[in-house]
Amino acid sequence: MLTLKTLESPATRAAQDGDEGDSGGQHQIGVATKTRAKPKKPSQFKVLLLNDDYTPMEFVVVVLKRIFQMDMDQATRVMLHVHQKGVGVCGVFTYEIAETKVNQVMDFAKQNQHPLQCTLEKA
Ligand code: TYC
Repeated sequence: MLTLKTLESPATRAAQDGDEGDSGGQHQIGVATKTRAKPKKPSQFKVLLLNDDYTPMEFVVVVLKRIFQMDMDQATRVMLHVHQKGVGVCGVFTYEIAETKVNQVMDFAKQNQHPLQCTLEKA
């Protein structure tokens, strides 16, 4: 949908300094702005975990339980998937939450001196 957003010109402001006012709007300049008819659903982002040769399997399971609220079974399945395939999805979130999870994984891995990598990708 296209709507007109009105802005006042200097001439309009000068006219309004007097008594006339501008309720008719003849002195307004139309500026075309695009407005969405319906608010869009927020985009979704996958949080991906990458395999490496050094991070212990047990540590990856702890990460998946702690940061992605997985139970032992699910965390073990995802960890083994990443170990075998090279990459796996930990979850799908809005951008802000996905970014926060990536940072939490990277910070936790760094604190424990593991090279574990985590990234996000548009779903
Ligand atoms: N490949 C690692 C190992 O053999 C385990 C591992 C799994 C590391 C998943 C990272 O995202 C990962 N110790």
